[in-house]
Amino acid sequence: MTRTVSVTPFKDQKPGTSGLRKKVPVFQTPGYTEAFIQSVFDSLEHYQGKTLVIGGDGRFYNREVIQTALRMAAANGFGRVLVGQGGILSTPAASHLIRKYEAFGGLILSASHNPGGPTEDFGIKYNISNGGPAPEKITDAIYARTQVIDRYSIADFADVDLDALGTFEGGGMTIEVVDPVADYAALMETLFDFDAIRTLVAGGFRVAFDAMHAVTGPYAREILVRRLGVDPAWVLNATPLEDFGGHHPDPNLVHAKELHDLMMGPDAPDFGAASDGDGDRNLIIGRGVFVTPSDSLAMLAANAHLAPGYRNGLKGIARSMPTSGAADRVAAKLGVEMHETPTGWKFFGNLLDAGRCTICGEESAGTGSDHVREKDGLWAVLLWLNILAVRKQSVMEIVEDHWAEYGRTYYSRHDYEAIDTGQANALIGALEGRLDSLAGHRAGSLKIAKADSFTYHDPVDGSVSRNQGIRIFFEGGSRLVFRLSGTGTSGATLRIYMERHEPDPARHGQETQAALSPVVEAAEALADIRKWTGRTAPTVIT
Ligand code: VG1
Ligand code: CO
Repeated sequence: MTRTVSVTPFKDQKPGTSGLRKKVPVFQTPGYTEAFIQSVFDSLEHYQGKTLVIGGDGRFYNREVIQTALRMAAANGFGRVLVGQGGILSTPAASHLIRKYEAFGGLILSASHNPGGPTEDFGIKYNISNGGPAPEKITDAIYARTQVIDRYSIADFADVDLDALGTFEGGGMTIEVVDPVADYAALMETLFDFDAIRTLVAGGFRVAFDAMHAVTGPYAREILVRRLGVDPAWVLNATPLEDFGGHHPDPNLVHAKELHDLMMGPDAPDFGAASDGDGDRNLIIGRGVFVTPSDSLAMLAANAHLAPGYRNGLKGIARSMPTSGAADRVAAKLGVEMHETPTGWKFFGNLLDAGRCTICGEESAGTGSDHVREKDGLWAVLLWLNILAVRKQSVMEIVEDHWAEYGRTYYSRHDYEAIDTGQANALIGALEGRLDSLAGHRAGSLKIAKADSFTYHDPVDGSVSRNQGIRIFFEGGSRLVFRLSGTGTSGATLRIYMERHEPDPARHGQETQAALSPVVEAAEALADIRKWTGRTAPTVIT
């Protein structure tokens, strides 16, 4: 039996970079989750009888929302749902399932790197048939629908046993509970030389992986431990927990500090990595060397041809605007297209579909390729291991060789989290108002060459996305970017991205923050960060 239930429209702000993210109690408000899912379905056409993929990162409230989504998918006329066993699917694995089984789309339940638990974060995102996040045209339609929605449809059937693999029927719809790891692991075997990595590991190369009590635990156990021989004792925090053990599953230098300290210590393994809540991010640390995500993108692109899946070279490289220019230098050398997109993986989808890039990355620890349409944490780990196995060098040697060839791009991001939304908007507004008059002026010790607000023209479908961040270019090549986060759930988060390119190998040994201090000073001089945020220092420095 199918029921139609009345709901009230949302009064929320527009959802940000990755779908709807709110505190769990908001999703628990009667009708709220249902109204959002119905708004998604109402924004789609011609899905009757087709397949939907559903899975999440296992955080608190995942199972409840999956049961609701199953009943609503049945009531709205989907023919089949593929759902990960235990309600689990990493974001890249969900993307792969959508593609492999030619599904109409998917619902991914995650708030990614945000904390989980009864009073923490939850999220819902819709992905389209190419496996990637819905483009702005669809997310705008979903948002518009949430503003007027007045009812949802739901079928009545008992909870599906998500822990049992198999095929079930509910409300006239087929429900298949599938192994969340198997298809993904098989895909990885097609891209990388598992034999070479196994030989590397068997030869004593020690790999540490921190799953942060999030979704990648089962993937790491199957791929790294069972298939590649990594010592299980070095797969840390491998059991997914609904509250991620009380931590932020965010693989950065603050939340993955233990791994960082281990890698900088005397008994460091050869290679350390971590992934986030939903498995799409990666942190790469060699013994004694942290690889910034922007550098990792450049280094992976420069060496990708060493892995079987990329033997024929790259069609192009894409990076989000705030990501450093390190990858641009690799693209120039390879003679391939380089694309600069707004923040958020959805902007890579068209380029990947059109065959205009093979590897993409974001400074926020996201790297991936055309194998799926999401960033992919374990993929980055495996590509690094494949490269290490072929080059037979340490991470440090690969990093230093890269800098010697291309120069080093010092890079850092300073985040001011949970600041007042009005003040954050005022800071950005004040900067925007002055953009046209900044060129030629000094900010601290640096001279401004150009300042603008980033607008993206999608070369594939011609769509235009404005106000994607403020860029300040300095004479001598340093760059500063200001933007507000679209994924936070408490107040606003101001992100300030800083970079400086240093061609001289004699100057490659500087400490990052020291090397960037002129850019940090310029940021304060330009934006009065202390005044607007009331803070004397960032909450997170990565
Ligand atoms: C952040 C990152 C962005 C990333 C997004 C989703 O967005 O900066 O690069 O694509 O999170 O990542 P924002 O708007 O807060 O800066 V994930 O791992 O949360 O899906
Ligand atoms: Co994520």
